[in-house]
Amino acid sequence: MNYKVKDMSLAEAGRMKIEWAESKMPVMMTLREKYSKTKPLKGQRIAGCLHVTKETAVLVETLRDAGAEVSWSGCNPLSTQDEIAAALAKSGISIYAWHGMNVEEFYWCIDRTLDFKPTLTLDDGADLIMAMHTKHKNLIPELLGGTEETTTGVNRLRAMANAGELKYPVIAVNDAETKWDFDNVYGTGQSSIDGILRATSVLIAGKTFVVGGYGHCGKGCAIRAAGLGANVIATEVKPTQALKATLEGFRVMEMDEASAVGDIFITATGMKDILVKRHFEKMKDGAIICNTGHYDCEINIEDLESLTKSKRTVRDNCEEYTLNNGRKIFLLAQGRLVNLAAAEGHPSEVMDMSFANQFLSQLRIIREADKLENKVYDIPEDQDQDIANVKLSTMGIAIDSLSEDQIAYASDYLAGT
Ligand code: 9W1
Repeated sequence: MNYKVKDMSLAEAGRMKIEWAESKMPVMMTLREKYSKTKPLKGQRIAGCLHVTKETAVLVETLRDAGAEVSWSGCNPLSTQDEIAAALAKSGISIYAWHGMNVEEFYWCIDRTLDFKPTLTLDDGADLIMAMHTKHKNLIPELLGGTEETTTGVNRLRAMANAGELKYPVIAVNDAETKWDFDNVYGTGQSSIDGILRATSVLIAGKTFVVGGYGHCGKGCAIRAAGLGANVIATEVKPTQALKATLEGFRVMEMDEASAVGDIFITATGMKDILVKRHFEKMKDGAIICNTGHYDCEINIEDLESLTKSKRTVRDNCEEYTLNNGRKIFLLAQGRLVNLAAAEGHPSEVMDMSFANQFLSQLRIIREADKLENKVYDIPEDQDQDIANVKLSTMGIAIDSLSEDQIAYASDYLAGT
């Protein structure tokens, strides 16, 4: 048996979800159609370590259809959807993933995906690359390279490369415009609102909606809340970001002021202690607070507890804190990422472009294997444009192109003639 999953009887339910994702991932399906004919990945063995979701399943099966042998594990013990893992196992993928595994099992699963001596790795968080550089050094000679999905992973790899410790080439998928721009703004924006709605079912219209941090994720939350009719306030520490929020038409103020007027608060900064004791003390009765930033320390829950007389769970992912001052505050998803805990992460349409970058980067490694050095590579600009172009055409959207004359004009103009 070349898999370990929770329950194979879930396979049919998982297959239905995968088909749902396929119908919303036209760029991936275009790539699958094209490369299942030419099979550029024939002879390659790809080990992947990435959230086992319906969208990831579309990536896995596209790699397989392009000719690769694939083995997979989840990159987070809590993000695996067991029905997806079962469906992939049933279709012959070597997959080692189940929801709620412990740390030891997590590393056991990674080790199993390396049993077939991969020629390529595909990561979200660089755990596979780390395993290759520590416990499995002996496998490095066979490796052509790897790809990495996230900021965290890319930062780790850049540090390794700078120290001369990176032993094979890696492409940083994260830094593609068609990845992080869409992922952070539209993916996080919609899924965070989705999480708030599933956990509370409140009307957003007419509410004062406070966004802590006006980065890409904060902006996504702000524009979507505004679209639903909320009055949006943004808080910031960086002057240019505060100015952008202001010129987008949002009110900007200090959290000390916003905490007294907000109905719904979402933190999206990546920094700790965005909402602390003095803010909770000022909040209105019935305030809803949640986090979509990368860590679960943006809301200081110890501070909240210290002001609390009693608490109870009133709905899934919704805890009611009754404070000593008699007011109630509702904390969603225990301060963890509300878009993952209470909703379903980024929509398939967004993952479509992120994963197209993954897929094309895997192809690039094979194509350029003899040129690539042991460095972290960026996505080339034309790959971004190609992916956006396919996405647009699958949406039935046509755009203009420059004439020869216009192109000549542009270069003339830049030359200053
Ligand atoms: N990634 N397919 C939870 C997701 C956990 C998760 C995480 C995504 C996707 C941010 C990737 C309970 C999907 C993933 C569903 C889910 C991520 C962490 C995706 C959003 C990032 C730490 N990070 N992501 N879909 N869990 O949406 O692969 O529901």
